[in-house]
Amino acid sequence: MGKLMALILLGAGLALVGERFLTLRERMNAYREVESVESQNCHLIEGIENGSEDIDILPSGLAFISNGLKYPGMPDLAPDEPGRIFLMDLNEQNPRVQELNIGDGFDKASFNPHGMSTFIDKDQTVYLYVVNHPHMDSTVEIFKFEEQQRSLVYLKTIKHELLKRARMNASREVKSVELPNCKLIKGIETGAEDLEILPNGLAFISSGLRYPGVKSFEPDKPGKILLMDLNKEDPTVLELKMTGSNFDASSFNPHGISTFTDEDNTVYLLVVSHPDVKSTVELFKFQEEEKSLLHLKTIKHELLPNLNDLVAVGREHFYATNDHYFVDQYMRSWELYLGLAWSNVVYYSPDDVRVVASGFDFANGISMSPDRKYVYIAELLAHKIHVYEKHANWTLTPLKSLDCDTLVDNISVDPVTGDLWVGCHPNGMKIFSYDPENPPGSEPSEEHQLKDEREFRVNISPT
Ligand SMILES: [Ca+2]
Ligand SMILES: [Ca+2]
Repeated sequence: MGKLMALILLGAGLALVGERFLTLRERMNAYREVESVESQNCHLIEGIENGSEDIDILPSGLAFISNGLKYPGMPDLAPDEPGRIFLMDLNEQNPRVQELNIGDGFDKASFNPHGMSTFIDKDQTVYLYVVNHPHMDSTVEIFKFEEQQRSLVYLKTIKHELLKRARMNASREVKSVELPNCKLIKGIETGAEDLEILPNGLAFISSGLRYPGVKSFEPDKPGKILLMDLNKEDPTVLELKMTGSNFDASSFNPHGISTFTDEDNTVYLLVVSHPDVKSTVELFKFQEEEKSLLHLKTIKHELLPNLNDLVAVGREHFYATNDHYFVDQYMRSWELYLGLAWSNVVYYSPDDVRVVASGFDFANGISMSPDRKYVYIAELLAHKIHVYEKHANWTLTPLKSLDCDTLVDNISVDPVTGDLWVGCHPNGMKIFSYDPENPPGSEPSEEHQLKDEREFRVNISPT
């Protein structure tokens, strides 16, 4: 009952905000500034400066308020303080908030309250159900409300697989497994974001991404492109020199990458970069002899505001994923938090740019089948790989989707078998809340079969 009510209340609240965003998107199509309006019946209530997340009002006029939610990507006004439950008597002339004492047996230090609901028993006992996220987990806490003492008696914690934070896969723990063929490659300690392997066995690796909300290991240094020769017994990495008079290497912040090989065997590397938190595609010519990248061009477009990955279909032609709709950091947080699923895929060429697929909950990796007929799109927070058919006019039509129990990121395709190798995050909360004591896990390969007229295997591999 409590759970249902909490879900209904939370759902209604989110639907309201979502509807507002939709209206906003349609009318303004931009970030709206709210004008100041005098609301005579609005008072600032002291004591809830750290934000109130949910409210539940009893028929008697007593209101419970949850306060101090910490959620990845959301601004947190008091990061070091645990959350609290306040009581407010709406019958008073000038209602004030009063923090409710929580009784023994409950870990108050990790209290991170979210949605709430009350249930009144036949004997008029009031129970308060609170969605809680201690240590990024998800639980429902049940308290008995003691009106006289202005306190909550802790009764029970409810945990269940079905109540886990599904989009983030937050409850997923990865078991340690020995992988004898895995070696640590020196020189990519700052992280490898994306990988592209040429038919001759040379691999490009983008390294050093700085992305809002995600831990950066060298926040003050620009990113780089590394080269690795997979034909070697003990492959090492080499940093590619970047040349070109119009290229600013100091703000290079590489994300997804893709290559295109011309008829004359010239290899072009296309790199999503985020100089100053913006999105660009940097076009390079690979000079194998010199072990360098010659910068040719920077591509920017209003339909490419939040790039994540791309797959090249020509020297300056590509499909790219935008992982968010909004550009503003605050609105991006809300977009992620509410799961609006407004991210999209854009086709780009010098004279034709358009959205070709949309409605993704964080579109991430993108790649193509070896016969170039199908486009694969990883939808990170829906845990899905989508297969689209590509047409001669570059439009895409959805064919099917594959469910994966993990957050799917970059996709590589085996050029011979057509198998997909997907970099994954088993537990998404660990990407956004990095803890060196409990680092994000990697997981050994799993295989999914997707059977029909076009069969390929998806290999879920560690990021
Ligand atoms: Ca890529
Ligand atoms: Ca990615």
